[in-house]
Amino acid sequence: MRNMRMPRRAIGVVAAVLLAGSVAACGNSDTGGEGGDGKIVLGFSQVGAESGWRTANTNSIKEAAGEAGIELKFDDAQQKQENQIKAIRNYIQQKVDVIAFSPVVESGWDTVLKEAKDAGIPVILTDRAVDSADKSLYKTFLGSDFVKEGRLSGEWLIENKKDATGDVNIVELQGTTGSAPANDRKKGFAEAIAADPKLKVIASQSGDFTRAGGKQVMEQFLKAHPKIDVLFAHNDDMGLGALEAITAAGKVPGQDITIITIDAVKDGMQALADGKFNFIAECSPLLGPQLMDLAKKVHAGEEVPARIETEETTFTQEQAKEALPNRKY
Ligand code: GZL
Repeated sequence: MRNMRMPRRAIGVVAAVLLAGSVAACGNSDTGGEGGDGKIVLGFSQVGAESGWRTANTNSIKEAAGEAGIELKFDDAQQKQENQIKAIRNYIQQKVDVIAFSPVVESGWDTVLKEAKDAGIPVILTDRAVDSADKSLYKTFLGSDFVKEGRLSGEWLIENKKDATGDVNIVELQGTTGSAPANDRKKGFAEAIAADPKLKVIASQSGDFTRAGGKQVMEQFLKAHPKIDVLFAHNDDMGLGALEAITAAGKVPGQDITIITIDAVKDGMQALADGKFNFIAECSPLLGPQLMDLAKKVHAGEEVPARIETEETTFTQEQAKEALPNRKY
């Protein structure tokens, strides 16, 4: 039987090869990617903390990352595009495995997205879209159909005001100027109410998706327009801010002024159940689990759909009373 013992020198070579292989498999710590413990590293740039919806969205993403075993690097851009671009560049420098972000506005992303593409880092858009013509700059979009949310709001108003006599004066609190939800909700709403010439938008201005913004702009609307019949707010938070202005002006929200909002966060649903709002189109912030699943897939080089839309519904006052106890956010 031939001596099967391996010469000492050969053992050294084999050990070195095995050791090198094990380091490569775990990912090289200075690459930033494949965290030292083999975890996928996801760099996320969040719009900010402007509304109840955003807070719920951030919570969903952070919780889902923990459950998925993904190392999350998180940045709050305070609603500034330059901060998001800075964060994305930092993630590229750190060589994360995947980048995801909710673009605060639609335009101005091509340069930094090309830098990520050139660095070989896949990008996922969540919540809001970009207007880049080059669809190869990101792998997929996960979020809502904002045009549909605006359209559903307008269709409810058409039905609710079909027996009204004379003009129905509408004021509109738009979301952040240049953002996909503001552009698309406005578009969908306008297309729907065009079916009834009585419905007229007499004023439309951005409240930046915040309660303070909604209150401030509604105060201006009330001073400038003696007859306001309807408020269409692009999110609950601006509607909640507007409630303060409406009440301060001696008017009864939900009765003197019909109020339609979008999101369906808990505070908005409470206002609807209390009769201060009249209708809400839901926009789900619970994107975390789907985002983590997509991050794993794109990291593994798997094909993913170009667009993944979330399931959503609408609520009347009665439906809000029923749904409130079970709302997650
Ligand atoms: C919509 C999201 C919007 C919410 C607002 O998906 O981008 O931003 O409607 C939030 O509440 O501020």
